[in-house]
Amino acid sequence: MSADFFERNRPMATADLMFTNAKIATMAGEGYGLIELGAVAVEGDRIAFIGASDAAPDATMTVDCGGRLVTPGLIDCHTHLVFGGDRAREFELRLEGASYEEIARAGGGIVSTVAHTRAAGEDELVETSLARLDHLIGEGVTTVEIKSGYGLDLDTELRMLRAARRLAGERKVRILTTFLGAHAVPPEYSGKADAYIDFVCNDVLPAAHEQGLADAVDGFCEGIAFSPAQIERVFEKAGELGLPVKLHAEQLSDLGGAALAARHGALSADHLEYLGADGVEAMAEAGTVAVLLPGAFYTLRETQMPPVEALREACVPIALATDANPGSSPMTSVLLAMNMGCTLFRLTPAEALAGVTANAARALGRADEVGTIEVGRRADLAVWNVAEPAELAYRIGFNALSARMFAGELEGPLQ
Ligand code: DI6
Ligand code: FE
Repeated sequence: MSADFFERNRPMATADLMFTNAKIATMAGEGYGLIELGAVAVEGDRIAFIGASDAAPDATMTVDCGGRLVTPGLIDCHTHLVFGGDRAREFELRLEGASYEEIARAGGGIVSTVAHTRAAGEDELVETSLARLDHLIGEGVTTVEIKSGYGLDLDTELRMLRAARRLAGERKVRILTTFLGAHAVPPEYSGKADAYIDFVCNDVLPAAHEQGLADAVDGFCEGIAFSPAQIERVFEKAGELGLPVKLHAEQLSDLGGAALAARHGALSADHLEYLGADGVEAMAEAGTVAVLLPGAFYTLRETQMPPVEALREACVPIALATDANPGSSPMTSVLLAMNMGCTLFRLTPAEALAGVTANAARALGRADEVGTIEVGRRADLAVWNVAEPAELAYRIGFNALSARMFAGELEGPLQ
């Protein structure tokens, strides 16, 4: 680590708990920002010290990590974790040859999940989502973004967002909510997408904002969803309300969604398989994070690769997420997303880990709070039974989590 890092990370005077004898991937600076034989201390819900074990201040309690790896708590920055029903039947249909778009146009797809979500009560949504959330938490995830977008009416959109917020009371996890009213045209507005966008802008989004249920606003810019002009109206409303935006862009075709998002100062543009050079440039200029979603790429057997090399060259930060949803990415494993990010998209293991820590935090507008191990950041940590950080992305279907800390609270003894 550079001298500058330690200058910025002067220890706080006291500490409640100190992890010593750890290999620490701080994810601050270049690559892993690795500290061998390191210590990290926690005071209250904040990181109070990061540095060499032999320089560590006294703490009330010390945990010897025995050389284990410590990383920031993982962040899943793009999920649709709250929904009703499932889409296993569509999985079968796709295996019989139907495409994702054909199923959507025939009234399946997102709209079929909308029917199940509208029929589910808030408690049921919380209950079914907890099972999925627990899987993420079991892999060291401490922050999860959750989108609405399977209600597409006033009551159900708000119910989804309330259910998402309630999850943070049920488990030790940070939940950020994103309003995704512009996800699909609901059946009652069939053929009237502009009128639906009016309804989203005039009624649903303002209500979600007024009730404090939305941290950001997203949309689906695609032939089977909404045009750039329609998305722009949603973004303008979000701007009026002071909410940051992000966008599902260039997933199935290039409509210029990422450039539109960048023009609105978007936190992120997500998917991006069909992103062109203009989009990359616009994102670089705006500081918009590229959120890659290899679970959807894999599930849809997409063959068009997102332009990873162009994103790298333009210094666009790359994040990775599960896109956990019942249709295009029925996946609740961030570790698998990391593995797929490397194997399918040729990210390096260091890029994959940055993608679910520092860059995921940026994609949520929370880089000054979470995603790196630095003094003053939230004490969200994961301790792993691995010798090298690359092992996290390398293994398939193996969970090396040893312990997890959320906001200074340690869960699970090291094992
Ligand atoms: N793109 C996706 O991959 C998810 N939403 C979106 O806009 C899929 C949602 C679904 O199929 O239920
Ligand atoms: Fe998505």
